[in-house]
This record gives sequence, structure tokens and C-alpha cells, in this order.
Amino acid sequence: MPNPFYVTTPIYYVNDVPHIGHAYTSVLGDVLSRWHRLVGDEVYFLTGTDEHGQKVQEAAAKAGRTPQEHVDLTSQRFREMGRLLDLTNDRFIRTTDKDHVEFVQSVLQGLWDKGEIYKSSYKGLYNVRDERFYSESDIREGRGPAAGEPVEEVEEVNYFFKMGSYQQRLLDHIEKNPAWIVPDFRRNEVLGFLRQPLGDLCISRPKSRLSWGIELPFDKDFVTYVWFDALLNYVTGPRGAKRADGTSWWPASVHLIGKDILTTHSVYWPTMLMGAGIELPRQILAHGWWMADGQKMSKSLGNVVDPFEVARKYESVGGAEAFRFFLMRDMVVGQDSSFSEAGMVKVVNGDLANDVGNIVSRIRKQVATQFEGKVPALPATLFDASKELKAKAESVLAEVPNQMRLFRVSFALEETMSLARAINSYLENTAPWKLAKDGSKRQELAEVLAVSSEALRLLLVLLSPYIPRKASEALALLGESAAPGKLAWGLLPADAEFKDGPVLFPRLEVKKPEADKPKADAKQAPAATAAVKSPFELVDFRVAKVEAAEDHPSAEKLLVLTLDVGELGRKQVCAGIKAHFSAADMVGRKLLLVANLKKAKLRGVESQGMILAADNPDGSVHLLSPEGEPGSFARVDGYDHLPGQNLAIEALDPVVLEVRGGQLVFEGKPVTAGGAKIACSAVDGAKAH
Ligand code: ME8
Repeated sequence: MPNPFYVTTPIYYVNDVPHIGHAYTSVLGDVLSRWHRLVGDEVYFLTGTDEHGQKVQEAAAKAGRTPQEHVDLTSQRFREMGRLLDLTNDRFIRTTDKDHVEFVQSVLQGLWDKGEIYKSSYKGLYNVRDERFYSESDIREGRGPAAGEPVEEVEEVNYFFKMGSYQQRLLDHIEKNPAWIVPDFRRNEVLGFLRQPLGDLCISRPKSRLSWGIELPFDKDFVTYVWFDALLNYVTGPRGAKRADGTSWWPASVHLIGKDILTTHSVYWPTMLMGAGIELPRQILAHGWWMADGQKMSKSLGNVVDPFEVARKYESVGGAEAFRFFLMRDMVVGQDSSFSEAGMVKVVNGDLANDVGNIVSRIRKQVATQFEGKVPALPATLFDASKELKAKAESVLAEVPNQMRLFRVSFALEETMSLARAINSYLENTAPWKLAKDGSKRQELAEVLAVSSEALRLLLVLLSPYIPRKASEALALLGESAAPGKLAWGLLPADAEFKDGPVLFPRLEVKKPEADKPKADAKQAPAATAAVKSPFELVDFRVAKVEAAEDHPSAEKLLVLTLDVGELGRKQVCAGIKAHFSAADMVGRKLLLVANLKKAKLRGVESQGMILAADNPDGSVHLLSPEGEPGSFARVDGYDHLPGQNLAIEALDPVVLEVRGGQLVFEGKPVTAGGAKIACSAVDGAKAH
């Protein structure tokens, strides 16, 4: 019977848009799945979306949709990411799926019947973004630790799961199974956490506060707490799908998670399973964090790496696969990594365009010109250099499975690339292009091409989990495929045809030279040049909220506004709008601010930016009304956001923002801030400046 391999990714919150972090865990799951299929295991790969909770309820209300309509729309983005990245998941589970809802309710009922759940009053500091309560020590300046959003004190009656009673059993389990949590330092973190007394787990929310959730089967006035609902997806996922021998898929072989959700997976989850009498997952792998250009990614910094954008930009050269390859090659599983486009281009060009691409073109050319496109048969005895290459291939074939077993994917890939380098050295040392010129070296030439073709075939099979399309296109040139049983030396049939085809591993070109790319911390923003596609790349438009407003002491037309600009702090701006708005009108309003202008003094008062407004032909002035949180930046789809600082006011000249249908647009595309369009009451065609 084949070994089972059941792998999961976290189910992602639908409120976020898919980014490199989600893409990474998903691609990791896919690479492991493809690898296990390749070695003949039976695989189930689960991913999906986490769709209940207060955040979703609020976002749906804001968007004027029912929560179900809202999640039907937003979960699509994650399915699309799956298609983009060629994920081979067996199911895309949604926590709103009927079988999941029923399963969660049956587990809850079982725990209630066994006395594992009780009702009690609870008072705590609650954070909506994280959907959880925090202790006082977690809170800094009224904000939760994870997302840094405000917490509020909430007291209510709720249901609790007796998590604390499983503390010792869990400790014993972790101690007896050293590889249950990988990497090791994450395991130690959990053990450290478990040295403190473990409390019980609040598993409900009253419907009066949160209705968008799964109803408790024993109390219709409550829904279950998001984590309790979400974690059970791992058991629901494959319940309807049996293994070939009729047994069920659970327990999972490995849960892939980011380090952010380690406690929920290695403490809440196993104790829930113990309570419910369900087997524990075999392993939990917590990987590190992706940053962008060395900085934490955040919406307000505008540096969130969008897989769709990267794939689109490099579409003609297989952008999605280049992205997959880079993610797996760059991140040492467990450690943090930083994404930069230049880094991706360098790695992909070095490994694929140069190393693999060279091998394909060198061998193909000689096979075509010297052997009419047919790869000569492998001889029974090999000369030394060939023996060495064969030994290298066999050692890589032996080592890669060891690395994969430990989830050391970047090391497995490094091993694989060492085979590519060995093939290139072999070709350089044996120089088939020279042998071809010497009629007496025909046999040697045939051997070199046979040995290198077979090594290339193995290389491509080993690469297939990472770059499935490219690898199978290249294998198809040899009439081969990446299928179970193909990972052994000597399988390329004699006279295999080496077909001609397009360049499969073209070089990627960085779309914008690094020198043109102002870093977020650059002292001086470059002038708008032809290389800059839009002023949106330079101008830092931010949502700002007016905290205070007063008349300018000496300039008749100016108001002096004190603005809250979120992460950029507080800014003072002089605005020439006094003829249209009084100071009192302004307090509490949200505005659109150009936040990276050079400071200026206006009649003795410092001004640290400029607010935007649109003029109607009748002379009336209309402020822009963004909805996003203070500090969120305005952007237009398809343009990078790379503002420097100290922008000269002239840099704004080419910015033609106008109002269409009550909304701000740039070249016909909506400008958004914090994901929402920006309203303005000016007439169509009114220019905002
Ligand atoms: O936590 N680097 O969903 P989520 C690496 N719904 N990985 C990252 C990342 C980054 N910068 N950002 C996100 C939830 N991830 C819950 C999970 S599971 C029962 C419920 C990846 O949308 C990483 O896998 O916030 C992380 O654990 C996950 O996305 C969090 O996704």
C-alpha cells in the first residue's frame, strides 16, 4: 500500500487579499504534495478560506452585502491564487461549507455531552482584527500585539472548553514526540508557553455581538469562536474522501503554518482533539515570515508583495513559476526571508536560465547535429567522468528524499541545483562540441550525450515539484514525464528523440532598473522620469483625519490643520480652503493628504503636506472623503507605490486626478485607499489638486 501524505495550509482570512505570505505556504504545500506523489505516496492536499467572524460581518455590512454574499466574492481571490500558482489541492474548503458546519456542530455537541464545555462569565480585552481576547500584559497603548489594532474591554457570558485539564497530556505528547513541532526552536517556544498554567478556552460569542458564525447546537443564542470553527476544517476537509484502501485520511501528516499561529495550532488544536477523542496530527511545521525589501510588509507601507502582480509582470517568461521557484529556493524553512524583485530575477536567471537552460541547449544542439535528434543509448561501461556524474546523480537522488522528509525544501533544491552544476561541469570537461569535430571520438561523444541526457532527465524530474509546467515541457522534448517511478538512473530509452522547441528557460529582465527605484527611506525622491509609469509611484497620498483645525494667525485664506496620519504620526498642514470651510467644519473629517512633500513655511507657519480637493466649474470646492484608516495610502491598481521623501511640489504637476461618478480616478482607474474607493461630491471631470 502506498504511504499516505495528508498536508494542510492554514485557511486564510477572506478579508485580506492574497499576498506572498499566503502564496508561500500554499506553494510549500503544493511542492510537498507533488514530491510525495512523485515518490509514489498517496496524497491529500487541503487549503481554503476562513470565513466567519466579526471582521467579515463588519466588512460585509460596510460593503452593503450579506456576509454570505461577501465571502462568496472574497474567497474567490484565494481560489484564483490557487489557479495562478498551479496548486494541486484536492479540496478548497470554506468554513461556510455545509459539511463543515455540520461537523463542527457534531464535535461541539459531543464535547458538551461529555461535560468538556461549560458556561461562565468572562471579562477581557478583545481585538476584532485578531478575533481574540488578550491579557493586560499583551497590550501596548490600547492596541493588540498582532495587528496593532485597538482592543476594547468586553464582559460577557460565554462557553468554555476545559483546555487547562489537558496541559499535562499535551506536555507529555510534545516531550515524547520531539519532531511533532518543527523546527526545534518553535517546539521550545511552545514548551516554554506550557510551563505557565494553561487556562480554559473561550469558544463562543453571543449572537447579540456576532451573528456570523456557526451556531452552538446546545444554545441558539451563541455562535462558536472562530478558531474552534477554523481548526476543525482540517478534519472536515477529507472526510468525504477515502484513501484507496478505504481508510480515512485523518490524521494529517503535517499542518503547514506561519509562526503567527503556532499557539493556536500546537496548544488549542491538540487539546480540542484530545477532548473530542480524535487522533492528533502527526506534525506541525511553522515557517518564518516574508518581508519585502527587508521591511515588514504592511498595507499602509504599500510594500505588500502581490503574487498576481509578479506573475503578470513576468508573464512572458513564466512569471508564476519563477515566483514559485524563488519562494522555495530563497526561504530556509523556519527562518524569515525578504522578497525583492531583483533578488528573484537573479536567482531565476542564475539557476534556471543559465544552469538548466544551458544544459538543455548544449545537449539538444549536439544530439540534433550529430545524431539526427536521437539520444544515443547509455553504454554498459562508462569512462571515469561519466561514472562520476552518474554517482553524483545517485547521491542527489538519495539525499533529496532525506531533506524533503525534514521539510528542508530549500536544501533539497540546493542539492538538485548541485546536480545541474555537475552536468554543466561534465559538459565543459568532456566538451562534446570538440569531440564532434574529431571523427575518431564518435563513441565518446555518444556516451557524453547519453549520460548528460539521462542526468538532465533526472534533474528535470527533481525540479518538477517546483516548476511543474516548465519541467514537463522540457521533459516532453525527450518524450518523458515526471511520474512516479521515474527517479532512478538509466530509464531514458535508447534512441529517445530530443525534440527541438522554444527556449524554455528565458532570462528575466528586471522591469525597472534598481537605480530608478527609490527606497522607502530614500532621502530625496527622484524627479518623475520616463521610467516612472505614474506619479502614484512617487507621491505618497495618505488618508488623514483632522484632529484639530484653527484659523491661520495672519493668512486670510488658510486654515491650520492638525492631522492624524496613522503610522506617519501627526502632521500640521496649512490649507487654502478657509473661504469654503470653517475650522469647525473640518474637525473629524477624513481627507486625502500628499504626505511626502518638502516642508514649507506659509506665512510663518510650518506646513508638512498638502490636502487634495476638487473644484467645480462654479468655483465650489469639494474635499475628498476617503474611508480607509488614517495612514492608509491611496493607490491605483497596476502601479507601484514607491514614494521617497521631500518631494518638490512640481512633482505633482503631472498628476491628473479627476472625479468621475462621485469617485476619484486616475487615467480612468479608481483610486483606492484601504481597499475602498474615494468619494468626492464634485461634478464629473472636476480636477483634484
Ligand atoms: O491566521 N510571511 O489566516 P491568515 C509568511 N484564518 N507567511 C505568511 C505571511 C508572511 N508575511 N503572512 C501570512 C489565519 N502568511 C487564520 C488561520 S487556520 C485553522 C486559520 C501565511 O489569512 C502563514 O501561513 O492571517 C500564516 O500562518 C497565514 O498566512 C495566516 O493567514
